[in-house]
Amino acid sequence: MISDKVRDILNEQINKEFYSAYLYLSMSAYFSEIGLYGFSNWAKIQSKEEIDHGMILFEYVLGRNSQVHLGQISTPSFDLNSPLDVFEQIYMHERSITEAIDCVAHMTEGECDLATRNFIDWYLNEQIEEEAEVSRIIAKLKAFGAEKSALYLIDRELSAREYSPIDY
Ligand code: OFO
Repeated sequence: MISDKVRDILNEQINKEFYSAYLYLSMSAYFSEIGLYGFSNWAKIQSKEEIDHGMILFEYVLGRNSQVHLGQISTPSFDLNSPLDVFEQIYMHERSITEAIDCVAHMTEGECDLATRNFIDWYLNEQIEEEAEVSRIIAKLKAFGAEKSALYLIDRELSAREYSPIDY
């Protein structure tokens, strides 16, 4: 069993993960509309991974004999100026998710809930990877993205991303 405070913050995190899935799916649609199918593929796979992140939390809350409360998912909002601009917004979004996960870790320590604190380590590490991957894409876009031929090559690279489902 987990405390009500831990249950509530984990439910909030489920909502944030599903919002992330929605956000990436809408970005995938945007990239597809402007012919960047590799970028679209990258964002669509990220959307699937975000659903996995939400589902891992969902199963954890149920597995601890607690309650899942699914709240409303907000409409995703982002500016559609350029691929670089979208990726800079992705970076800011992931920073905010990292902060949210840090707060979950901190709260579980305050509640002396070491099992949940241990479970959250996976998310802390995942956020490090996500921020690093997005930073690498931003660096490439800044260095070469103004050239159409380079943007084409980056798009081709992102089209190679594959989805590896996570067991939960
Ligand atoms: Fe779930 O890591 Fe991104 O948002």
